[in-house]
Amino acid sequence: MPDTAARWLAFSDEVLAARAAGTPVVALESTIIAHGMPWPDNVRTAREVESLIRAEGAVPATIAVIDGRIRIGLDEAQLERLGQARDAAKVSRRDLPAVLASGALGATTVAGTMVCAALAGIEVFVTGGIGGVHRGAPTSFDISADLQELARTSVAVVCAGAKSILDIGLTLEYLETHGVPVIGCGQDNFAAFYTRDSGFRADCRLDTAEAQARFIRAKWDLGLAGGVVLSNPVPAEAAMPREAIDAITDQALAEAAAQGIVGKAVTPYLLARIVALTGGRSLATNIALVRHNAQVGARLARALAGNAPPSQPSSPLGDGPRRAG
Ligand code: PSU
Ligand code: MN
Repeated sequence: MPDTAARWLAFSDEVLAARAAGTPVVALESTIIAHGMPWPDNVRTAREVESLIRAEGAVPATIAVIDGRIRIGLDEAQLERLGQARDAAKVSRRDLPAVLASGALGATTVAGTMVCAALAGIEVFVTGGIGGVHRGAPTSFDISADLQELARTSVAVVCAGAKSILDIGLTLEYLETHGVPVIGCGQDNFAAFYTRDSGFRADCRLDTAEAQARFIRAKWDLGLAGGVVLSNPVPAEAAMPREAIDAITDQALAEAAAQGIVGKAVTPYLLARIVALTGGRSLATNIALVRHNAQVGARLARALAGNAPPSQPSSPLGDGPRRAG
């Protein structure tokens, strides 16, 4: 990673203290705050998720682009600003330089957050759902940059699978092609965000944080760069009935097509329509699954910190002391 990155990053006091103490840090994305949930549920959920990570003995680092810096960890005012903003840019890999250079407010996607987490030396990132291969991609070419980022950037991403607004089968094919392992947590099949079972198998199943950490270390110790997807299904009591979410997904997709929504606007449009069409029911599911992911991610970060290789390449910013293996 380039030494020149340091001047574009700014760490919160909490994250700086964690780095100095060797406490594991868990990255969180901000598109889910700015584009994935309505205010004020978004800010409340973001705070709760951060608290859950602290309760598990790790430190949260919500990532966003604010005033010309990549922020690794947000304070209360920054979180509120992002949650209330109506004009926050959606920042994927492609968008990072523009938003940084202009000083605009930016919410990072899974891809954008992975880039920033890797620059900051953070190994675990918790989100809701990853982007993927859109239905109709064979003609639209609409494949989320999240998948390319997973192919190249070494961050473990804890999610509740992928929404069925996507072609989940093609998404898994794409990940396989690019050498990205998909781990099922607590079940054999890949999760489908609002529902527990996508109908497709994950590559393997690893239920404990220790087993997941061993797997991830084996990959990275070998120099096999790239991410790992941990598919953690929504808790059963919070899952939505499949027929209900399928009907709403079809309606949202049809509306997006009728309105000619294309490019980076597609996913935010679909997310907002699903929240509106389910009358908030999907929001409760979304909040429950992110909270669950936060616990799994924090435990994984702790297990990885206890399973670090003897000599780890240090981050360009100079890491604090790492926990011994
Ligand atoms: N899928 C979800 N929730 C989300 C997103 C996707 O279930 O919040 C957001 C994430 O930030 C993800 C981005 O990285 O949308 C993907 O957008 P696109 O499809 O334009 O790559
Ligand atoms: Mn797209």
